Amino acid sequence: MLTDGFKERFSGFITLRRNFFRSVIIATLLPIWVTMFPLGSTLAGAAEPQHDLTDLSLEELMDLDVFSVNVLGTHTHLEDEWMLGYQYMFMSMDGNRNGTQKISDQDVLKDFMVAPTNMTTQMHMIGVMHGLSDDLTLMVMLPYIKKSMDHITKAGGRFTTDSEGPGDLKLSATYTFYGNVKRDAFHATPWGPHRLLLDIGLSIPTGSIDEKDFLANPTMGKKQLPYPMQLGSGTFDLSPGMTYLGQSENWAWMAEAVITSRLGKNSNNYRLGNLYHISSWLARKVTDALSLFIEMDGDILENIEGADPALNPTLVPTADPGRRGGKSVDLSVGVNIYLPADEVNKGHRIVIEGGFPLYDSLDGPQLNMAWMLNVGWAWTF
Ligand SMILES: [Cu+2]
Repeated sequence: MLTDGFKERFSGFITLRRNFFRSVIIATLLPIWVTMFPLGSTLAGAAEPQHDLTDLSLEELMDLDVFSVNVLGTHTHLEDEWMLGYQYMFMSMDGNRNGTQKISDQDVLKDFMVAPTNMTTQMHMIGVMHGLSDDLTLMVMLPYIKKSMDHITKAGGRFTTDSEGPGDLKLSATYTFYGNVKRDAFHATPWGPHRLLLDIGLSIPTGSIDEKDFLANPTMGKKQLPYPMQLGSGTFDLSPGMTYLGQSENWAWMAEAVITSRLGKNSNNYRLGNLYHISSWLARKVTDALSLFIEMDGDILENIEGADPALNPTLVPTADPGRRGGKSVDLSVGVNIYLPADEVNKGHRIVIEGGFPLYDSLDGPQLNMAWMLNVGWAWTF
């Protein structure tokens, strides 16, 4: 768990003035940036005269925002633009799967004392994004996570475990190395403009990996919870990615690949498996105030290396580091709504997205995703 001091600092953090926050983000992210990319274009960008979002018409702003179907997903901002984003995610997992086959609770209980039956995960994510130049966008994001898992025992008893707290703090830098949104977006050809982005994320292990709760027998006190109930990875994680973005007058489309790799082992003697993520979406502008999108995500998650010595992998499949990996393909549909705005009060956007699995192949028994809901609000200023 984070100390109260950290929470206080964080809440104080977001109320500080823009200039200070900008320095903090730059100071934190510039070392990553400097090691990854040449510095020249940043300095050139910073020396350009400042421009103001109020220079853009409402329609031009919306054209830019078509590029971002997610509140905190990969997208960029113009120089000196700020975005404050909040995203709520709810995910329901229901029933177990082994490979691609659904299996019953009784099947799981043939090999284990306890079977997980379902799980809900809720995340409140707060993020701040800033365009350092038209080509470089920085982001800081912190999730607050609430998890709940239901179980059944061999003897027929049922119990629920809960965990709650901050997750891992994420910093990222997104660099446009091909194409230029400001130059091209307002003169879109039928099949352009096209942009390629490089993305580097660093996850700081602020989330707990020592969540405990009562299990089937509460008289034994609170016990260490299995891997999927923990709130963080416990390691510094690097996630480099590459994104392609295209746009025509009424359509926008995206394809992205991101690899998340864990650096070293955490204090509980394990590291989560690497995650290979590909994502693509297609968005269609319906009116100036509304766009619809469809998104497909593919994930390959490797198993955990090492093991938390406080967990017994023969008791319940969630405590087995060799039963966490899997492949999945999910489909989601969503809507982007631009709030009624005037020339002064512009830049608010709401995203609502629902998703469900198309394909799961899990190193099980493992709970599989049933459905998810994302609701987000972004304020660009
Ligand atoms: Cu943003």
